[in-house]
Amino acid sequence: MDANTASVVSTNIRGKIGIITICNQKKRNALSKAVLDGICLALSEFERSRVTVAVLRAEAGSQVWSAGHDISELPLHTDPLGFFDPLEAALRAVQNFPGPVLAMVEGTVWGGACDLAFTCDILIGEPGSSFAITPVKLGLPYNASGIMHFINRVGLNIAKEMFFTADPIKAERALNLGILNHLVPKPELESFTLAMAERMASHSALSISVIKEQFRLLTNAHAITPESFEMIQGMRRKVYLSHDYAEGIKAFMEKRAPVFEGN
Ligand code: YXS
Repeated sequence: MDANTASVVSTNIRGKIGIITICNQKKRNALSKAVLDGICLALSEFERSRVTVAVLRAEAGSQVWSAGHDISELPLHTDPLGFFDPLEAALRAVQNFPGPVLAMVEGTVWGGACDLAFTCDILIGEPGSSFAITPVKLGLPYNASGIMHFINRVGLNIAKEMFFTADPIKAERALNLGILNHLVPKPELESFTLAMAERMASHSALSISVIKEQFRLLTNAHAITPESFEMIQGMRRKVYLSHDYAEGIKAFMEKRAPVFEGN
């Protein structure tokens, strides 16, 4: 990891368990390219080091697990969530890591970070955890693979509510909806998460890796015609080239409410 990446992501290997800590609190752990590259590099390093279970967390005491994509790095006039963009690469790195990735969620989760947490295999939270997906606050066209992550995680109705309201889902409801695998008191969050990681690491990594890959293939298996794919891309282009998207980003940077005009 280069110095820039290492300044916002730290890693720690304990036997077969690898821990990735996002440490960018001054920007509320926003997912900058450096953070996202750091997550990808850490998972690659874990694979080389024969780590079989990964934990993704924020620094202890964080009020915000991650504020989502670094808005100052969102591109205008082009797809902000392109296949090769840092957030998408990190989501695929989590899915392709050949072992369980546990999201240890301390604090609130926003936007693309919610997609990142939902892409993890297990989510363990504390009473201050909440989850919000917020493209409609920016006028941003989320992408089909990301929407599928939400449908797969919470089902159609809740996914629609999350996208259309951008409201945070708080910890208790997140547990009831199956977003959280476990909701534990904040002081126990780390020990509970690491104990589960240890149990997973004690089992056959080969068996787990093949079962995880089958989960990925089966949940991603949705036939879509080339025409439908092209229609989605065309619709999304209208949005990311719109006044609304430019206004959404500008309003955030100017710390004011956006004025959307629907074009
Ligand atoms: O003013 P300074 O320079 O101190 O910076 C402030 C914020 O601008 C910065 N910051 C961010 N910078 C870039 N990208 C972000 N996502 C981001 N979030 C925060 O961090 C400094 C402290 O922020 P502040 O004062 O607001 O902290 P707070 O504790 O009062 O509030 C914490 C949050 C998370 C509630 C608040 O920062 C917030 O609402 N952040 C934006 C959350 C959000 O809408 N995220 C979505 C990002 S876009 C994304 O992920 C997807 C592409 S999508 O749009 O599709 O969901």
